[in-house]
Parts: sequence; C-alpha cells; structure tokens
Amino acid sequence: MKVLVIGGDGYCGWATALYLSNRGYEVGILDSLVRRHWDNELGVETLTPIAPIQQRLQRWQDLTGKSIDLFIGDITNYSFLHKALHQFQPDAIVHFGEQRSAPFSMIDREHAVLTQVNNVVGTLNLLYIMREDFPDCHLVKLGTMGEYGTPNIDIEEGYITIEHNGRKDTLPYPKQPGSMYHLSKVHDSHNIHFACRIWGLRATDLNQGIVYGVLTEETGMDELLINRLDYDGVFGTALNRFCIQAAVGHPLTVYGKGRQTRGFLDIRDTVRCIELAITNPAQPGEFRVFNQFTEIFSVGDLGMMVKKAGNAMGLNIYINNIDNPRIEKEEHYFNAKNTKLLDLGLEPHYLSDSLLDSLLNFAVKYQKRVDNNQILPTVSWHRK
Ligand code: NAD
Ligand code: USQ
Repeated sequence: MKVLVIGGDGYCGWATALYLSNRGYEVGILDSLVRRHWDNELGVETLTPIAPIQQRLQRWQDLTGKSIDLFIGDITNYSFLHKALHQFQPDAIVHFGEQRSAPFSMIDREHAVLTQVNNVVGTLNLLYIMREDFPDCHLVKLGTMGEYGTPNIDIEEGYITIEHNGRKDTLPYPKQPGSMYHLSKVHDSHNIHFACRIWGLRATDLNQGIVYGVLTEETGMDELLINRLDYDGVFGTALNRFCIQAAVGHPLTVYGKGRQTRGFLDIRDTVRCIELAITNPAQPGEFRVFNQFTEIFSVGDLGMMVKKAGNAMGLNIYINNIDNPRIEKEEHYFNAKNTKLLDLGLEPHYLSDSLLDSLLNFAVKYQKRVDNNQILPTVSWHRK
C-alpha cells in the first residue's frame, strides 16, 4: 500500500513515516518544512538536534535498505500538491501537515489568519484533488480532541444521537474549541464531512489527544533519526514540557488551578493508531471519527506524577501554579469515549513510571540545549 504522509518532517509525522516504512508500506513524505521556519522566527529550537530531512531519509535508507520518497512543498499551493499526488499515486493519505500550536494561533490577527488559511486551505486543496483524481483514496486526517471543548456531558466519537420534540437523529457532536488553531480543525472536519457526503470521498478524522514521549522503535535506531521534542511556551505541550522543565530545574508550569483535564497518548500509540486507520479504511461516502487518546489526566495530576518520578531520580522539583495565560475552564467534567481504536486492536502503552523515567533521562541528556527563557508562556488569550 502506498501511503503519503503530509507533515512527515514533524513530531507525529516523522515517527509515523518511519514506522509505516519499517512495516513494509511504500511511504512518501510531503512537507513544506515551514515548522522549522516558524521555530527560527520564534527563536526556539527543539530539545533534540534534528537533522535536515534529506539526511534523515538517507540514514534511514542506509540502515534499513528502505527508501522514502520526498516531496518538499506547501499544500496550500494547489499545482505543487496536484503534481506530487500524481507522481506518488497514494492509496492512503495521512494528513499531519498543519500549524498545530494553540498559542501560536493566538499571538495576533496575523497568526490566527496564517493558521486558519494554512490549515483550512491545505485540506481543501487536498479534498479537491481527491475529488477529481483520487476518489477512492482514503484520507486519514489528524483532528484534535480540543474540537469538542469541555462540555458538561460525555463526549462521543464524532456523533451524538439526539431526541428533539419527539424526533430522533444522529448528528455531528457539538464543537466548542478553545483557540483559533482548534477552530481550524473544526472547520476542516466540516469540510471533510461535506466532501464525503456530497462527493462520496472516504475519510477518517482522528481526534487526537495530547501526545507525549519521543522514542519509537525506529526514531531510536540512530541519532540522525531523532525526533523533535518541543518544550518552549508556544509549541511545547503539557507532559513533554513538564519533563524537560524537571530536567533543567525549572518549576513546573501548571496553568491556573491545574484541573484542566485532557486525553493523552504515547507517541508509540499515535503511529499504531494511524496504521489501524489505514488498514481498516472508511467506506466510500463515510466520514468516520475516532477519538485517539488512551488515558485522561488533569495537568495538575501530571505535574505531581513528574514531580514524584523526578524526585525518585534525585531531581529537586517544584510546581508553580502560574496565572493561566489561556481562557479555559480550570475545573470541569470530562468523560470522553475512546473505544473505536481499541475495538480495531490498539494495545495502549499507558503512562508508566518507566516511561516518565525514560523521558526524564532523555531530557537530562539534552538539557544543555534548553533555553530557560523560552519556557514561560508568552501568549495570552486575554484582551489587553
Ligand atoms: P509538527 O509541527 O511537529 O508537524 C507538522 C508538520 O507539518 C511540520 O513538519 C510542518 O512543516 C508541516 N506543515 C505545516 N503546514 C504545512 C503545509 N501547508 N504544507 C506542507 N507541510 C506543512 O506537528 P505535530 O505535533 O506532529 O502534529 C501533527 C498533526 O497532529 C497536526 O495536525 C496536529 O494538529 C495534530 N495533533 C498533534 C498533537 C500533539 O500533541 N503534537 C495532538 C493532537 C493532534
Ligand atoms: N498547560 C499547562 N501548562 C503548560 C502547558 C499547558 O497547564 O505548561 C495546560 C493548558 O492550559 C491546557 C492543557 O495544559 O489546559 C493542554 O495544553 P497543551 O499546550 O499541552 O495542548 P494544546 O494547546 O491543547 O494543544 C496540543 C497540541 C495540539 C493538539 C492538542 C490536543 O499542540 O496540536 O491538537 O494538544 S487536545 O488538547 O486534545 O486538543
């Protein structure tokens, strides 16, 4: 099977491309490398020294004998995307290629527009090419659990059955996203759903929770294959950030009360979930939604777990409940379903002491690369 991984130079995409290549899929990576450019603009670097994509792929080929095609370009450029797809002829497209930081999207008007144009137009271009030339190709699109927000009822997988005035229907689950970025994912979901309903395309929207960890079997094979691991206040995410903060002796930055609760998963489960989605494709005309996370934690509890694991390694760790730069509920009900991927055979790597140990040790190994000035959040959701 030929699988095109859009965004294959990024955190989830790189791990997925190597995993699928290792499992015998014919893999192509398409990426504009814009994420490396945004890091440069912000003056931030991943904790890990990531090699240029061409070197990464050469090393992969030298080590395994497997080659991965590379298409460098922007999916908001229709003619580039059209050419790349015709050259590669994918059976499945895994789409990770978006601006994925909530704080980045909330910097100002320009960053909100950039995020929504990049994400929505890129996906629309893809849908139109699929409609014209690849109607049978399966689109596996990375969505986010944050599309649902934090409603005071259970969160279903994409759809909810509602009875209203004596009539009943199954409808898209209501969305209440918390940033301009999360909104872009909602817009994408609506556009993809439309393309399935009206044009008969097939798609799976993976509403992924927050990913943690860095090592997969493949990215751990060689230092040139190392994955990115973001810790800065714009692109870093909760648990990864806490481990790196612990490693450099920075107080853990739990925002506000810390009872914000989210779905989380290990990056080793991200790559497996993608494989499960592509080997069990949606039907023509079907817009399928899976909630892709394995466990639910509050950020305050994660802080406590990192503190405990770090203390056991001899690290001194403090937790700082700093003012929340975001506008979000800090205490709320959160009960989301996640059975569909388990039903397809996902065997989760649950968060364990050994994973925390390994992530903390990894962070200690690269601690010299950490710029402490990049840790505190700088982007606020509040009106000035
Ligand atoms: P990332 O920033 O590490 O990688 C995204 C990649 O997409 C980058 O290499 C970037 O250069 C590329 N890209 C962006 N816009 C592009 C465009 N217009 N054309 C071509 N390439 C483009 O992000 P990630 O953490 O790997 O996230 C990947 C996807 O998974 C995103 O869609 C994100 O919304 C989703 N997701 C991520 C997480 C997480 O915790 N990291 C959680 C849930 C969902
Ligand atoms: N938070 C802290 N301290 C920190 C960082 C974050 O308390 O140092 C809190 C935030 O306030 C928020 C929660 O942790 O309540 C999650 O924040 P995050 O930055 O870890 O994750 P988020 O902004 O939601 O975005 C990340 C990815 C995004 C993906 C999303 C999945 O960047 O691409 O879509 O996780 S989800 O959260 O399920 O929507």
